Amino acid sequence: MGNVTVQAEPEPLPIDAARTAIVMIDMQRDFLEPGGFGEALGNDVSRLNSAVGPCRALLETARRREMLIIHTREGHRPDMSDAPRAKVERGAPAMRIGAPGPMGRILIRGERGHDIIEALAPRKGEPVVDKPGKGAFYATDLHLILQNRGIETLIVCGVTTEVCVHTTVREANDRGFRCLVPEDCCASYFPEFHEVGLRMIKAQGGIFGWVTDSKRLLAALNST
Ligand code: TIU
Repeated sequence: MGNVTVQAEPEPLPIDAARTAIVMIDMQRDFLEPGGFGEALGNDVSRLNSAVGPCRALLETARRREMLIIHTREGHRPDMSDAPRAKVERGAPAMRIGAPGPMGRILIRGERGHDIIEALAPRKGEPVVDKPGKGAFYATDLHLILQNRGIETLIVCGVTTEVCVHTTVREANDRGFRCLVPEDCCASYFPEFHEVGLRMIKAQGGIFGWVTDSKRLLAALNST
């Protein structure tokens, strides 16, 4: 297997680009822009902006190589029938999932805040997976889409590193996918969680996967 080798930790990872998918996790206004869910939780949302440029560069290369690109969005049905009370009933009622914010109802499908930021907008033909949880496999058809395309390796990007990216990497690892995480294509509201989250993935011989950066990843993807 493998037509390119990506320099990574804990060791270089050979990948077959035709069997590798980019999974862009939750690059939504609700997490990256003021007035959404991220800010409602008390976070400084500007901390996530560093990932946008590297993700954009990776998408450009992946599109040129005709790799499978999947986008996810965390959010709920307008009637919130898929939102567990334990997830909703936290914090001030005016700041909860479903409450009206400047970008529409917080984390609700169809609202402006729920959609992906313009710089990373999905293109025609790129599946968008709406997920009610943190992990992209939970209660979605992501696994089916990946199986139908013969995907064996995932390049997981997005926000936030220790929450939805990590949960998705763990879910993917248990389902037999190799996961490669480019560290500058992810971000967290907490720099220390970002750092330690990445260390957790690559520790113990790559217990959950491999960690690289967009420079090494693009060098490999552009090498053939
Ligand atoms: N709060 C936080 O760090 N993240 C989330 O709630 N969702 C995602 O990570 N997408």
